[in-house]
Amino acid sequence: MKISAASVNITSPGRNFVTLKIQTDEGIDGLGDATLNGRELSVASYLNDHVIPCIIGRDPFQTEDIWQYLYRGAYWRRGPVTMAAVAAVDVALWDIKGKALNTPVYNLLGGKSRESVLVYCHATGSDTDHALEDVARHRELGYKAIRVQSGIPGLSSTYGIAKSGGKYEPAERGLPSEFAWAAEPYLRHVPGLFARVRENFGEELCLLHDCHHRLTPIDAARLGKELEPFHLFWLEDPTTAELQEGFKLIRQHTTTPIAVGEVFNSIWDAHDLIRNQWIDFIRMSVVHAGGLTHLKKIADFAALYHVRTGCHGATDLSPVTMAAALHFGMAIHNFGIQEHMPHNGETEAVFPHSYEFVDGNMVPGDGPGLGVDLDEALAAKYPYQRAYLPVNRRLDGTLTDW
Ligand code: EZ4
Ligand code: CO
Repeated sequence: MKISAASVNITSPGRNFVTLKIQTDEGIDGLGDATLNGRELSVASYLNDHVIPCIIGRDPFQTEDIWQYLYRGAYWRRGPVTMAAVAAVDVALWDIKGKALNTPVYNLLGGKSRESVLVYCHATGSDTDHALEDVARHRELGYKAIRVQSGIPGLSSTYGIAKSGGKYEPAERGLPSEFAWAAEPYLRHVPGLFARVRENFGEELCLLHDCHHRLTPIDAARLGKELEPFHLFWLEDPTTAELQEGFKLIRQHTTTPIAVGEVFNSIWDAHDLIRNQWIDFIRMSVVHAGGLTHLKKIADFAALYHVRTGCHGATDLSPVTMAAALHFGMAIHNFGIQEHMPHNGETEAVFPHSYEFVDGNMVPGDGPGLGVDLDEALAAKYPYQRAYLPVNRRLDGTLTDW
């Protein structure tokens, strides 16, 4: 079998998605997600201008060699644009391999280690009471693990909360909007939020919280310590991670489990975090960390250090990535949890898929390959729309991490 053609599809059924389709001379096609929120067109160009010409004529079964060719062979390594493009090729090839062998992708990654994968959803509210209502609503839907975020008294905008009410979506059409940030009101508010959640919903529910890289290590240590009585499943992205050693300080002060990695692109972003056991969950996703080929190696390395997975699964990760993540989560031994932020109806229609939500968990389906399609005619009705993530400023105007 040979790769005979490949094309990049850009569609915006409510938000932008970039999808690579690889075709073969035997009529089997595969899909890979190449979406990089707010930088979509760069990955499309990287694929069209530099990657697709290099893969035509290759054997699609050679996932390892093609990965090395695109990663090592480019000389210029890593970075989100490169790694999303490499991931798109890699995932499309695993999809082809599964279809050619008439087996689901999880069977190629080790087979089923479990019957379904635990997912967590997002509960949000403009204040604590509204957040509690949203927790109750999600519990009714069957979720056993819930991330809780709420508006912060004194701050006009907060990560994870829709500005105009309604559903939160981590990108807005047009140029970046501006959020305001101050650590102190946030640090004062969050422990009380989780005290109320535990009071209302008891000990059994798995609770998560995302700091979204906003704290210094010592402030994150304080928050982790104050959240200890509420037994979080994890505290996510407590601080930025370019300085991996920053997590050592957090670790020295708190037993609250720590998760990080949604913006990481390769094992080298997490090497020190994992081998020093400074984290408990690695959040790298199939699409932003070089595909199944690279993520499988990262998970196996992490397993040696008692680190489990918790793949990023916000709406900017397309249904193709969700499917790949579910096959991955079924197969690997050190699976932890999978984020699930449901896509809107338009997106679900553009990407018909076999995965489903069952009683707080998800299953990828048992058909061949990934079990996701792209309805190209429908996708064409939703042209690309410029959209960005917000930027964030401290109250004195200084730009800070969003
Ligand atoms: O801000 O996916 O845990 N989930 C997150 C997301 C990210 C967006 C960035 O594109 O932090 O909401
Ligand atoms: Co996050």
